[in-house]
Amino acid sequence: MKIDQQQIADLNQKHSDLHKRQLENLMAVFSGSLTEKVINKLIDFQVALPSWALGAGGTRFGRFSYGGEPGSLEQKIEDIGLVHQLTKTAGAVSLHIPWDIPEDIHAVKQLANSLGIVFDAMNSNTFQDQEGAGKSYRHGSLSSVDKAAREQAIAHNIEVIRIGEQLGSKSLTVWLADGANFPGQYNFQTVLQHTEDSLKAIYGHLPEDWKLLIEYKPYEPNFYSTVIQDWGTSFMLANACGEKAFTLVDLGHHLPNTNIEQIVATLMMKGKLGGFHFNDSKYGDDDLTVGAIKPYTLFLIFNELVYGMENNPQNPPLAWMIDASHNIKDPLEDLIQSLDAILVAYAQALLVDREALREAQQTRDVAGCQEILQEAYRTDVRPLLKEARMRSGAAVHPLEAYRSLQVRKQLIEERGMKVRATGL
Ligand code: LRH
Ligand code: MN
Repeated sequence: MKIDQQQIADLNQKHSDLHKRQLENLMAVFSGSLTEKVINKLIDFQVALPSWALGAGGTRFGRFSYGGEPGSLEQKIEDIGLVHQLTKTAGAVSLHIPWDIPEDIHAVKQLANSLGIVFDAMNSNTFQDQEGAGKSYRHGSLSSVDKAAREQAIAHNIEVIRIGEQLGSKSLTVWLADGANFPGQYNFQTVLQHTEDSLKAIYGHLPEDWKLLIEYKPYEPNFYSTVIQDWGTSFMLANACGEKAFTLVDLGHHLPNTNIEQIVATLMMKGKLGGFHFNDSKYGDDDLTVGAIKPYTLFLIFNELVYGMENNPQNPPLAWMIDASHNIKDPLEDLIQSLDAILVAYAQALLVDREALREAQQTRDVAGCQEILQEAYRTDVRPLLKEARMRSGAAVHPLEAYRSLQVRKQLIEERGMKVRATGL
């Protein structure tokens, strides 16, 4: 289905008077040049949507289908096109192989191009055994003590790079489920050395202008040890591979109360932060809507990102991606809310008075530092998001537009209730 742009314009018209007043009020507080800078940065900010999170997710305790789910890669790209038309912030897709092997690469590229969608990081999958595969990954893939299993996993990653090259992607994300459930199950040093050697082998096949993004995770599906368990291990492996290898930070991959914003600052200072999988969580890798549980943490992370993007030229442009799973929400509504939360945190971080903060830090005005941060965090930046959407042809209220245009109802009429999207 397509959304008629005029429908969006009509909906926006309804909101324009109130929006103008709210924007004027905000511009009375912040200088015109600053608000203009923020609005333009919001318009340029594009987040890749995960191809594996366009249907209903689930847990081992069950899955509740949503109806109208995409049954093919083409339909997944169409759904991302719908979210992009409503938000103008979702101009990219991150594919997961083999869940999304394109049958007709040319047709898929054309479709994506017609919807203003580019291909961001490709994701390999050596955490599930594939039909007819020679070796099982039950006991690991790139870290396996079984040389043939490592070689099979390396070959898969090279295959994923080849598919990505044809689609115009410029990076490969490697997340390893490899780990152990019991003490003594493997030798920590042996499996880490295998992993380093395997990643180096994959790195050797990385095209000149590509990046390798190494994603870490403390546990699940293994519950005693995970080979690439934390940022330090990923950082070490990225350094061992070379200058095109970086660390990918999935917000859900941290033990409770981990200071993620400090990890972000550290990786940017070392020029090794590659990108993000945005989501939110209360306990584990819950893959909930971004900003739904810890919005202040998200703001503090963007506060470090804005500082890093202004002061760390050694760190390349970052990959912005969402990685979520929708157990009870409409997948597209969940993604629209996540995009909104990301833009809110980014806009608030752009309003931090950096000069005053630096001064307060230098003079060790502890309470003053907090006041400066919270002044920005407590600012209602939504008029800036709405202005950015107005200017880019998006819906001022994307979720309201999604509902009033009955997008899900139309998708169910087109695709039925039974279709199940590939992915998690
Ligand atoms: C692992 C992970 C990884 C993906 C998978 C879908 O938890 O975050 O990024 O490969 O989710
Ligand atoms: Mn992830």
